[in-house]
Amino acid sequence: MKNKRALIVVDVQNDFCPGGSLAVPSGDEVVAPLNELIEEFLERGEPVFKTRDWHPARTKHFNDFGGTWPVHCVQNTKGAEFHPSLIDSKHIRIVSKGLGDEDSYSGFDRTDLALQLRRLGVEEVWVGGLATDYCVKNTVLDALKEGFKVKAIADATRPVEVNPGDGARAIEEMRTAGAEIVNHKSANGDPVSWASAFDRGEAGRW
Ligand code: VGL
Ligand code: ZN
Repeated sequence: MKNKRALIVVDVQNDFCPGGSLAVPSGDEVVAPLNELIEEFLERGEPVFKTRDWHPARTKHFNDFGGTWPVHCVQNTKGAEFHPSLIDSKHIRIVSKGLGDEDSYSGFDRTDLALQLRRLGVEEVWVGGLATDYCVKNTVLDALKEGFKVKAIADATRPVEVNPGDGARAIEEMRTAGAEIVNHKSANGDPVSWASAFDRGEAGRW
């Protein structure tokens, strides 16, 4: 049997895309490959999660209050909304992070993401989104620490690159920690066969 998979779409929000307050260069280019994956996972009945940076207006994460970053992804603002072209569905589960004063880059940090994945019986997570060198990297590293197999979807992520080369270093760090670096097309694996659908008790639906 194949591993039970989930897709984790990290922080594809307006503020991280061109025109946003903490724009990742070409950040919007992750939308098309991620939409292909979202469709594929939903069609197969595999869980899809979106994380979102969801900051209060005042947090030590922002440089105005002693932190590193310009104001971004403030709760209930346009900048915190998901990119308008990113597929929406009632089946997608949203995980909010960054609610406090800490620099919470990982989708697992102070959230119930690991608990939700375990409850669903997920063994393998596919991770893409923004930004490669912050939230994607930290989400991938935490997923590995939590015991999940991890595929980092290199062509469905883009780096902020505060320092040149951060993106490539992040990919290397994820690989060294045990993540498999893949292309979004790698997910288009075997079509769901009648036999495996039968195994899941779904064959009677046809
Ligand atoms: C992120 C910087 C600050 C990210 C979040 O989503 O990668 N980066 N907050
Ligand atoms: Zn943030």
